[in-house]
Amino acid sequence: YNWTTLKEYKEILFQFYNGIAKISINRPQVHNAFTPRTVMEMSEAMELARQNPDVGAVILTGEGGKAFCSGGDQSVRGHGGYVGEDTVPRLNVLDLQMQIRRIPKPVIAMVAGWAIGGGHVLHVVCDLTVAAENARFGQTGPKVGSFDGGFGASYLARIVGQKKAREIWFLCDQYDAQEALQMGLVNKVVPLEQLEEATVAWCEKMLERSPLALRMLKASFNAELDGQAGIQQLAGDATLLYYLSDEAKEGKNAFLEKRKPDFTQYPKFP
Ligand code: 2NE
Repeated sequence: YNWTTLKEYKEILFQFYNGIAKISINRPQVHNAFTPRTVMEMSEAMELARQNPDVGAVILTGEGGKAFCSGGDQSVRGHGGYVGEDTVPRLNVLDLQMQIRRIPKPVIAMVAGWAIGGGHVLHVVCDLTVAAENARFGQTGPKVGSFDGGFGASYLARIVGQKKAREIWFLCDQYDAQEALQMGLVNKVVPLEQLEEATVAWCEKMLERSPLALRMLKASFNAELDGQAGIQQLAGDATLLYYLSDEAKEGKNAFLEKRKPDFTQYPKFP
């Protein structure tokens, strides 16, 4: 594919092809473990993908074919978080997880090799996951002195069920691509050499679908788990749709024209 660079970064690649933005962690020497900087770069790229009207779908992945992401870089883990160049400890990947759920476009995880720890949670929060046959999944928290009790626990449990989610976290075992498929943790498994082709094909299929319908569906799926924040997102989309109507425009026009609004012509649906 003829990916073009949207913006240069130090620890990620941010590319575009045919309506698809691809955000790729580029630290293969540590199985794409993330530092605060990696996450800040991903976060900015995700926001740029959200704001870019040419982007209809986002691929999240890791470079090198051996790892999607191995979680927080343990070599920069300090007192209270992962320590960046500014010496401040952060857990900013949690904000990135929120961004992935909030962006009103499908985000698809393209997983080759390890998706482990905080890297596993990143694929969990994506809308869809396409895995290569060499993909390996798991949590390591209780082994390395960490845990993610947010989406990493609750959303995982919604996906694979409570018993399996507890097994994944309590035992810290690793699961291959077929096991992940069986437990509904991934959508599709393909040979490694077909991974990008299969992922791009799914993006292209979604790009043929109604973007507003996809947006409303994503917000609706989120709302079930996200409570008040989920309803806020769905309600915001309802406002967006309402703003498109003549009825809503009559309210605004009346205000600007300093007259009483006339809503009598608009239907009171049963
Ligand atoms: C992923 C896994 C199982 C792979 O094992 P293997 O044997 O295939 O590779 P190896 O030799 O362990 O890794 C290759 C190189 O990558 C580094 C390793 O240290 C090694 O470096 P060298 O010895 O060649 O110099 N590497 C791998 N993962 C790293 C990491 N996360 N940070 C820094 N360096 C890393 C195996 O590598 C593994 O278990 N990795 C650790 C996975 C892990 O525990 N991640 C953190 C979980 S906690 C988290 O992510 C988190 C959270 O729980 C809550 C909030 C935010 C983050």
